Amino acid sequence: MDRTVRIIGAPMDYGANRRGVDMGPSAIRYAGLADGLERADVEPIDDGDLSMPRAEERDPDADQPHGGNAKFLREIEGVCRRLRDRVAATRADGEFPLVLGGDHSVAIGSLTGSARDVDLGVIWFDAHADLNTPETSPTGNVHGMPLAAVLGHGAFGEMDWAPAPGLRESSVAYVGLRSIDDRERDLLQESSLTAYTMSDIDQRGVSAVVEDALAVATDGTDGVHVSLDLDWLDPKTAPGVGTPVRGGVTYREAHAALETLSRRDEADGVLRSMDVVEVNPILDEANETATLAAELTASTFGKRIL
Ligand code: 4U7
Ligand code: MN
Ligand code: MN
Ligand code: MN
Repeated sequence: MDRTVRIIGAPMDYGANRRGVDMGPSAIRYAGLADGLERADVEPIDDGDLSMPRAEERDPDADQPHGGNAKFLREIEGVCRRLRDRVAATRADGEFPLVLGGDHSVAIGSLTGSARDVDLGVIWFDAHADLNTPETSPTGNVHGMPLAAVLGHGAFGEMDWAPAPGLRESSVAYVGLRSIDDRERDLLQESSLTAYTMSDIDQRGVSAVVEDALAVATDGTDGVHVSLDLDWLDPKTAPGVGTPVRGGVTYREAHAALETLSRRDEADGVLRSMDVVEVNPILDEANETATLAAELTASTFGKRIL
């Protein structure tokens, strides 16, 4: 056992318009996450789940940022502040924080925690760019905004809990994009974010694209956060997600991508933290997507066929 991985469940669904992702952490655990990690030769310690305020008692539209729409923002802030402190404490103890979502807004907590006192690189595996601000979002769902939040765009710039100080736009690389909103596309094109789309994967192969993403995320940083949204995969392979988009990566491409990260990590220990998000057991078929999430996580930590 060469590394301790601390599993932190964040069963939050305030950032998504569909209930069900709050069951993601249980489903991923049930699918054999701890066994997979042990087979990858890391020691899993399960911290259990962060407690969540109950949605039924909340008003989604309380405290809206002026001129914008970001539903349940106050609840998301509370959860992300607690998650941030857990992730930062885990890093300070020399352990690896593995956050299980929940919807992708939990990444605001993971990233602000992992980027405390260090320069952080990010690799974002997703169909979506998650770069909307409360002003540009077509839905008001904060799971479409976490990168804008940690980069301090739009109204998030005024919220002291959202931006991650040690995170520069130029250290963030997307892999597998295929669904971007119009105003989000403008933000992306004005930014210095690096975006590899599904077309890049078609043309160059997933391993080469992930190597390039690693080069972006490691240049001038102290380590890399991996954010894995399961809707990155094709919905035929990962049906249990709230916002499926066809044309995603295959089962083998997904494993190849995360094994590429793992090989690099074995060589120089670049990985610092990870979140696995957007698994929705209600929409899943026989826990297939949660099983995939557990397997892909084990691949990231070095589980091999032989
Ligand atoms: B996910 C969307 F409008 N862009 O902002 C939005 F299409 O974390 C979807 O990547 C966001 O799953 C998807 O609501 C968020 C929409
Ligand atoms: Mn996402
Ligand atoms: Mn997505
Ligand atoms: Mn989604």
